[in-house]
Amino acid sequence: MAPHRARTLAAVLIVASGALVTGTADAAPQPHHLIPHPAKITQHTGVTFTLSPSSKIQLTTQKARPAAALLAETLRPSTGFALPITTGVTGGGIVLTTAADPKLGPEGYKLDVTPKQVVIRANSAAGHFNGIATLRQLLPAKAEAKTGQPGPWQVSGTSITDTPRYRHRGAMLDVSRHFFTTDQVKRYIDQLAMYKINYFHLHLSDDQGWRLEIKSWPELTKIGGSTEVGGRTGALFYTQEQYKDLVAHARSRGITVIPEFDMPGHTNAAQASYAELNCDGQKRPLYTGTGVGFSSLCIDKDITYRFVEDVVREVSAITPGPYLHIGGDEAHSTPDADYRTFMDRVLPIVRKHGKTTIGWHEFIKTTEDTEVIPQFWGTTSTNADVAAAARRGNEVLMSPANRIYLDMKYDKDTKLGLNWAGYVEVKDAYGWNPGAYLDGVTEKNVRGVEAPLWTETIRTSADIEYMAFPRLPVVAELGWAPASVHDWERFAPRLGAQAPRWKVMGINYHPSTQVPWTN
Ligand code: NGO
Repeated sequence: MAPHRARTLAAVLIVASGALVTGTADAAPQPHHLIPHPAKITQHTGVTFTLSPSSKIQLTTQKARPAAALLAETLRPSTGFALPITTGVTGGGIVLTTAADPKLGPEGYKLDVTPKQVVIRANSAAGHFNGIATLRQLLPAKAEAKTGQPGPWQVSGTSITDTPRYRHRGAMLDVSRHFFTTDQVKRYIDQLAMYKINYFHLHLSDDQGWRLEIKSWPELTKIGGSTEVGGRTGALFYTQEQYKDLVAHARSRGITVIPEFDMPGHTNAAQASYAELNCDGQKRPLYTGTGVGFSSLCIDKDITYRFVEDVVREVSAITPGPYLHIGGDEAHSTPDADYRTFMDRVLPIVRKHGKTTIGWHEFIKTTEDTEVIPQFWGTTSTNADVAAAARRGNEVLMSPANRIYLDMKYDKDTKLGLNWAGYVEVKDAYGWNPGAYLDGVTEKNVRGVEAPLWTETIRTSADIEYMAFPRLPVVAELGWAPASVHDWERFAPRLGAQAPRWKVMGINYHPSTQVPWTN
């Protein structure tokens, strides 16, 4: 009975791992299930690499060390193998080395599977991270397990040369409407890394909460970080040490953090913390609802700009990435002239502290600076201010709410989420072209895509995952894969084949009926 059971289990695991595990050496390669789809991939009949207890992760460049560490961290628990990281190539295993090909650019990589080795070649740490993300998906799904699993750990013969369509593939998490612990945020960051997302935008302040310690303005977190939507209370913020740890964690996954402090609207938490930030000198009450557009910093007071500069200075000092997001959306309580005055003073402050400004697209009407980056979050295919900026040479980040807002409900039965931008089923999230979506914003104007997840209705990691999976991998596909492979009929089975991986990882995904899921 026992051996029979074991055989049944092995068979089930092979099926569960998708089509990439070939049973015999001469089996024809199955279609690959990589997301995002690589720029160029060839599969080789009859070639299989098998990871063994003596396999090593071998480096010829220290640039590959962070990616090697992530690979070892992923594979050691599931395989039970030691997988030492060594310098120099002395035999079989996984080899991370340099690439002679300058066309790979800052993020590209090559991956070649031979019976003895998997070789990843890249010119940068980012390239190695991207190669590792691919290798993880070429291995059986159970390689992602946190506990020991039975092998074999096979990778079928494949040669890949890969570079991204866009250099910015982002995800945003709103930790203001509901606060998420560093462990919850790290869990999401780890999920982003599987799909070659390279920027993580943290929405750190809003009407309902101020979530990062600012040493020169301690009441921001003491008062402004004491509650959230729904009224839960506690120390609902990150100390600067915790934030640094989050940034380092993201970096260890090849991801750059972009912090956002939303202003001049969406500022009630700050106005509840300090009376002097209000024109009438009166503190505002804390807010635990989900309305928008009612708050504004006081545009005419000098202290407003001392406050902004202190925040920008402190956060810039602990943020190694080059970007700072200043929000700027829905400033319905700030008259247009005041909004312009505010931005005229704030944009130079960000520059003075060495960062490049990203903002929700409204702010772009106030400046002709071509270095700043508008993030389009509208639902229309025209926006005159964003088109004018693109004409001047600004790069645009695309987050159309009716396509890739992860907080939109899939359909009328989705329990979580909002629907102000409509329902966004998986096919809607996939069915648009970032390089030809907004009039006047062409492929060359697009910096990339970002999937925001606002959290008015989102409280737990399971909630985050339900909204992000499967739409986050969809956004990753749009941001990385060449436009030429865009095709729903071919994409849907690839997406469906991710499910065994998510099951192994305990990811709570939405089982959309549009997707042919692999069991
Ligand atoms: C809008 C609004 C946010 C909401 C979100 C909900 C932007 C940029 N501002 O997006 O405050 O949380 O919708 O979907």
